[in-house]
Amino acid sequence: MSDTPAPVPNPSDIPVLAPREGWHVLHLFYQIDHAQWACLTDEEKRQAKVGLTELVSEIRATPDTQLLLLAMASPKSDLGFILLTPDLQTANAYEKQITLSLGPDILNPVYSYLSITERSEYTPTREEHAAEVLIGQKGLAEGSPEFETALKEFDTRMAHYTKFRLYPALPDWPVICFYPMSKRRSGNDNWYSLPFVERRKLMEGHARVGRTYAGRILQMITGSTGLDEYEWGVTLLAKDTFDVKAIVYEMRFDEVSARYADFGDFYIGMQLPLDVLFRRLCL
Ligand code: 76R
Repeated sequence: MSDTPAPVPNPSDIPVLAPREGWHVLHLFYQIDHAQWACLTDEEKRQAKVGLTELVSEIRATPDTQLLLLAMASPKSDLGFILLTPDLQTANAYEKQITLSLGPDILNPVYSYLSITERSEYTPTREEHAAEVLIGQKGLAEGSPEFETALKEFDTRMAHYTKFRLYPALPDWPVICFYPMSKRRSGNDNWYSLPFVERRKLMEGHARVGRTYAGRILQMITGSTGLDEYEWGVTLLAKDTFDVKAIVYEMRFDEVSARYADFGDFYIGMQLPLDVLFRRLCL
């Protein structure tokens, strides 16, 4: 609202807190207090909505920053935001502004999650790909023109892949599924006491299942060890809730999930333009 002082995203005298690679990601879920909202005059309501609209535009105009707006699919939460931005100071300032954007006590936080985009530990290195796939499986001679071409293709593919993992450009697919997840650490099912080669083999199985959903499910995996309760945030983008249910179900049979995964609460939202979102939320 107009009389709420707006914190500046990150004044230039505060050092930037950007990870040395990747972006910070904040998932923010709110419930709307309709009793508080009803106390506002029509003019105050109009101003509140203009305020949030301007804030969304300002956030989206910030370099390297994305903001997804979600109508949440059950009374667990009404309104969700996913904010991706490098600097934690900026993320923090925007988060405070979002919370106050419709006026004090209108947006009540019900769940939130802090994580960082990350590259995968399990993707093959250039040397492994050359030895195992190009020489081992395809029988190419090291240094031959075919070998060099295939290695260049690998480099290009990996550059795209790593860029998307660390700096994803999220499409406007309507369905968003978010849940936090950890790998189990109990008794014989301790992911962290498995040797790397074993973990990599298991993750290859996971990725094989995942790839059968290409074009239907897009995953954004963000790491949160040391940052929040679980070890990863799983954000799935889809065009059909059927595919969300199908992939999560199918992965329950995959050893990585069946034996080693613990999950938090699930949040399902729909990406919508802000004006539609206001009407949806009866604001
Ligand atoms: O990034 C890649 O595409 C490479 C292969 C890959 C990795 C490294 C991959 C593929 N995933 C990776 C890592 Mn995933 N993923 C999940 C879940 O509900 C469940 O049972 C698990 C939640 C889903 C649905 C999913 C989907 N993945 C991870 C990690 C990090 C683990 C670590 O580092 O130890 C987690 C927590 C995780 C969880 N995965 C895919 C998918 C899909 C759809 C793919 C294919 C992506 C594609 O190739 O287009």
